[in-house]
This record gives sequence, C-alpha cells and structure tokens, in this order.
Amino acid sequence: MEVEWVKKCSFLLIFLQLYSLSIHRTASDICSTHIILPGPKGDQGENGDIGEPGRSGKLGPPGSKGLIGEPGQKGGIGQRGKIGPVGAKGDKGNRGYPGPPGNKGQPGHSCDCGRYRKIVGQMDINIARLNNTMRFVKNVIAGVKETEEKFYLIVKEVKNYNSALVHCKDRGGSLAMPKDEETNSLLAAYVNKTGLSRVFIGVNDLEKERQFMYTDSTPLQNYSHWRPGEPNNAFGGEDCVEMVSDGGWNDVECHLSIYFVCEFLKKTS
Ligand code: GN1
Ligand code: CA
Ligand code: CA
Repeated sequence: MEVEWVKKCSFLLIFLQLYSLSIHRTASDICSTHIILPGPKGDQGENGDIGEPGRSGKLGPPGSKGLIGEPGQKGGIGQRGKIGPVGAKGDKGNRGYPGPPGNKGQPGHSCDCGRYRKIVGQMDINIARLNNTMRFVKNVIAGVKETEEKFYLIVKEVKNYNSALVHCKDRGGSLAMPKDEETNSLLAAYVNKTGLSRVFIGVNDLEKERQFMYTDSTPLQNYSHWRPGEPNNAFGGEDCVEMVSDGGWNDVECHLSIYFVCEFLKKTS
C-alpha cells in the first residue's frame, strides 16, 4: 500500500511541475529546454504472491545400482519330456504249454509181417558175422586192441615223440593215454605180445618241468604208473614218456626214436 501511495504522489508532483511551466512557456520550449528528473527511490515494495509452479527440471544422472532382489518363487512343473530310446531286448520267455493232440491218422496198410521179420532176422545174423570178421581183422591181422571206448594200435615204425604224435593225429587219433590201470595193463600186454620192450605213450612234461600232462592237455589226475625212481629227468633233458614191457612208465628224451602206440576214439553214434 505504501508503495502505491508513493507512486501516486510522484505522478502528482510531476503533473504540478508541468502545469506551472505550461502557463509561461510553450510545450515545445518545455520539451527542448527542460529535463524531467526522476524522483527519489521509493521504499521497497511488499513481496509478491507465490508464482505458478515452474517447468520440470532436466533428467538427473542414473542412481547407483540397487541390491540383489529376493529369489523368485519356484516355477511350476515342466512339460513331459520326449519319449526315450527303445530298451534292450528282454530275456527269453518260458516254454509254452504243450498244444492239443493232433487228429487221428489214416488207417495203416496191412503188411506181410512174417516176411519182413525174416529179412530183418537175416540182416541181424549178417551184422553179427561182419562184427566177428572185423574183430578178427583188427585183433589178429592188424593187431588192434580195444576197450569199450577206444582202439589202440602199436605202430611198428621208429619215430621221435613229436613225429609219432603227428603220425597218430594224421590218422584221426593221438598217442595212447592210459588213464586207468585196466587200460595200462591192456597196453602192457599188447607191447609184450608184439615182442617190443618200449613204446612212446601220450604223456610229457614239455610245458612245465615235473608237471606231466596227457597230449590232450589234461593233467595226470588219479592215475600214473611210474617205474621206481621215475620220473628222474635224467641229465636234465627227459620230457617225454615211454611205457616198458611190464607196463611201467619212464621219462626219456623226446628225440629218442622208438615205436609208439596210437589210440582212436570209437564213434559212439
Ligand atoms: C636210462 O641208461 P641211463 O641209466 O643213462 C633211461 C633214463 C632212466 C634210467 C633209469 C635213454 O638212463 O630215462 O631214468 O635209465 N634213459 C634212457 O635207470 O633210456
Ligand atoms: Ca622232464
Ligand atoms: Ca627217466
């Protein structure tokens, strides 16, 4: 209010000056020769009303990085996976139950049974004769001896152990391997009857000293027939075995050339 009043008084004062001058001089004189001086500085006015809110300021710099948040909640169950590869083949199943019996067969033809029986009987007689003849050829002419399972043949050719074994093998057999007393006695009698004093048999310790084996690679088990003091591996070089005429066994050098006995397995079928 005080400022307004001062302003009004200043205007009034200026007006009065102008008026007093106008009565003695023209307006152009007044304008060209007088300078209107400003009045004294008024008092400080009152503070104005609070202005309108200003415009938004510029975007500030980014704040510092926040703390790591709490872990989220566990997710829901996922989708079912792809079908897996084919599994290994299963074990063989149990044998099935027997099937039902088949239909009855056709009636048979009547036969002349008496005639057939006679022929079969005659064939049996012929077979028995042939067996006798065979036995004669084997035992008397060829000199073959036999047990229920095997034939034995003394070969009257002198050979070292290895050649003797090859000779027997080439004919489908092996050097004789007496594995019980009965067979050993049979062979001893055979050696005696043939007039011989010693023959190679299929026993050796070629693979490991003092570990005697049969030529079929089976070890001596419950049976052997060593002569007293044998096997002695005389001169450190006796790895093959001979049977002498009393049936006793002696280890000798393998390069010795003597007779030998082969054995052949009988066909069971
Ligand atoms: C024989 O002959 P001598 O004693 O050297 C035999 C050995 C026997 C030994 C038994 C080649 O040897 O194997 O152990 O008698 N050697 C030969 O006394 O027959
Ligand atoms: Ca030996
Ligand atoms: Ca010996």
